[in-house]
Amino acid sequence: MSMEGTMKECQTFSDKDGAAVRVLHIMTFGCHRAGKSSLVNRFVGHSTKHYYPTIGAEYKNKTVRVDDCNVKLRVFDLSAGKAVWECPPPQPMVRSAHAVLLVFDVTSLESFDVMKKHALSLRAEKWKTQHKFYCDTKELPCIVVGSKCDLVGHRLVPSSVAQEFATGMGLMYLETSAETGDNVELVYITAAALALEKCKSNRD
Ligand SMILES: Nc1nc2c(ncn2[C@@H]2O[C@H](COP(=O)(O)OP(=O)(O)OP(=O)(O)O)[C@@H](O)[C@H]2O)c(=O)[nH]1
Ligand SMILES: [Mg+2]
Repeated sequence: MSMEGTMKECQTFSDKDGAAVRVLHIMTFGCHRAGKSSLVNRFVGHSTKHYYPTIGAEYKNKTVRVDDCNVKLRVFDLSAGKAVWECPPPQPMVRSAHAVLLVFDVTSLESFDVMKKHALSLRAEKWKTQHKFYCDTKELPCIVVGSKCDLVGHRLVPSSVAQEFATGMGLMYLETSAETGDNVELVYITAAALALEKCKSNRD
């Protein structure tokens, strides 16, 4: 059966008090040093000042409350190896995603270009037709995330340019700083809310 046009359901379990908890997978794509790990770590409260390139894929969990639902967010941090740079992004990761963060560094034009390629690829018709057994990525909630917005004097990608690109793609744009924590929580809560809404609309 083709999965075309559908989004996967989210898994639900009961916590120790019997309350329903939904599980959502949030993927983080972006070129090397875009700030993916720092964003994930800041969100889950494991901030570090040191740079360690991510090898392979890691994930961390954090349970949050979104729209009166308990949601366990499984936030994936992917290495910037070829698998993350290539377009389209790695299929197994996209396939299991409930939402995707397309991260670029506002001080790096290269990272902005990689993000644009990923966004275009996820919204491209050819993804849908070439990989029709995977979810329709046109429906996959994606947020463009401009990272390192604290580095004001080093910025190379103006907010207006990133916003214009995101709007043109029908995507939300948010700027974050893992350094100051600005908007980090907001990015994940927004991604979770979009994913929940999508799961719900697919059920109805
Ligand atoms: N000033 C500032 N520096 C940041 C921020 N986010 C990340 N950095 C720095 O940017 C560098 C790369 O950050 P990472 O989070 O490791 O980047 P990454 O995308 O996970 O890199 P790879 O794992 O190699 O793909 C590190 O030196 C971080 O300290 C931020 O919001 N502000
Ligand atoms: Mg990393």
